[in-house]
Amino acid sequence: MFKKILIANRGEIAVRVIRACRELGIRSVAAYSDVDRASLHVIKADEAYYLGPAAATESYLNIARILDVARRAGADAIHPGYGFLSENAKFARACARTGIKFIGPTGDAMETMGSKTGARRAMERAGIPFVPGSLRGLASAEESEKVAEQIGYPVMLKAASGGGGKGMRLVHERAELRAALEGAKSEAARSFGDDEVYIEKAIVRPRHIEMQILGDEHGHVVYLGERECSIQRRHQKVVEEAPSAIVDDDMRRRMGEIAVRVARAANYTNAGTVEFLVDAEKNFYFLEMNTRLQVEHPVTELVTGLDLVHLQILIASGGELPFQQEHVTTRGHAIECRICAEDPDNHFFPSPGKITMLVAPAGPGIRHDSGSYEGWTVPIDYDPLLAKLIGYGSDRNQATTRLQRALAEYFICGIKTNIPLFQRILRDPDFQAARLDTGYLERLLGGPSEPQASSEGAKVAAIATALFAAMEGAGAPAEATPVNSANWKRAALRDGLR
Ligand code: MV4
Repeated sequence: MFKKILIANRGEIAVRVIRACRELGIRSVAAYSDVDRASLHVIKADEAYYLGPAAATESYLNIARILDVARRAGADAIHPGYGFLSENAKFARACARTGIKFIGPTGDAMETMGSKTGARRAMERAGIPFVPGSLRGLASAEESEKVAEQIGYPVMLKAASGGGGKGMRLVHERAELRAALEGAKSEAARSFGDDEVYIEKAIVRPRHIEMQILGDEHGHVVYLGERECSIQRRHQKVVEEAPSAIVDDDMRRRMGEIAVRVARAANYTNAGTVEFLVDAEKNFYFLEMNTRLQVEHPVTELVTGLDLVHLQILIASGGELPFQQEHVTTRGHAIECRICAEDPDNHFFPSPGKITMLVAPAGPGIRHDSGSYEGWTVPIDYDPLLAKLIGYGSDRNQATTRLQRALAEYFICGIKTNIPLFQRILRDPDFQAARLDTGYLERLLGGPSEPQASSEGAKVAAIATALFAAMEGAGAPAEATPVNSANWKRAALRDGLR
């Protein structure tokens, strides 16, 4: 077993991993940027090392600096958390070369899943159902028209290097296709430095349901059940739950077995998530695989009783999975709210600043994974996630009422948070009846169905965000985005200044 683990991350996920280390008797090492000197992960870790300036490229995304800290601290493993370097194949390989174990999949498995067309070809070879469409980038407008004719409109154009909806275009008819292809290609080139765009049949009003898997380094792979993640805003998840109200035992087994085949097709090890789109008839299609521990992992932990971070560390140290598929059972229901420092009454404008008062909820069926404390100043430089509030109960209704009670007792002063948004969602009849799809939140918020129309307020918010960013330095990526400026800031800019 490892003796010392460096956590190459910050905020609530760094604290989450530090807690697992303490439980396992492993020393934990925090790393921090200038604006994180007094952050909770630094306080909670056994040791802490300075990385560099706030800009993520100088700190949490800087491979050389992180490896230098690992060497100086004498860490034998690195946990990347989510976001930052967690899905960076170069980093995983650099760790391996330095003799430090990367707690996650291999660089090769990351690369297989990193290209969406590459992943689709791997699924084709393995006989796994994916959304009908092309297996390679589109070479011409003529080719896109031909494939669209074959699969039928509406179609979706997507960037092969994409994720998070960038470079994605919904096309309803042939007349729109050429312009959409040009737009998708130039957006993909700008965002990812790769203009490869492919085409899929569009699934109308899909649900986003994902399956957690674990693979050890001895060839064992298990699935741990699904998470319903359809409640999103601008491709950022807001509320997640386990299990999904529409998945019965038979569907769970079929989805789980396919997720295991996906993992095997990529020689996948450690924790991973297989994403599916589910249509109104409950047909499900492989979408992509996330090669990291996800933000929403706690809902799976609560319903399975497993500790995913313990298991990640066990697997990375060469251990065998301590159970088999037939031993995995779920019980009850868990719902997670992503508490963010943003103002839901003002276009979700970021709300950094000092937390002058904080009384966090607790009590029956409540888990609060937080990276904040009273007196701490929330920096503008990174993703605005403050904490995750998770309600657990014997059924969906009890999880909901516990969460409502906890939200009502959550007391935070000095900054704005999106807590009122969760109160609105949890009392909404469609949420309570689990009538969910990926358009749910935009309907609730009364906006147009994506992309959002620009408005004066959004423009002001976007300009102010840009000014903050310019004053304070560059930002960090949100989960899963291998670019070095903040996703959410860019989204605000793009949407507000369109
Ligand atoms: C789709 C789709 C409908 N049909 N693909 C959005 C982000 C990217 N990861 C995949 N996305 C979608 N792909 C086909 N063929 C609808 C979405 C989508 C979506 C997916 C998951 C969660 C939220 C979403 C919001 C809008 C669109």
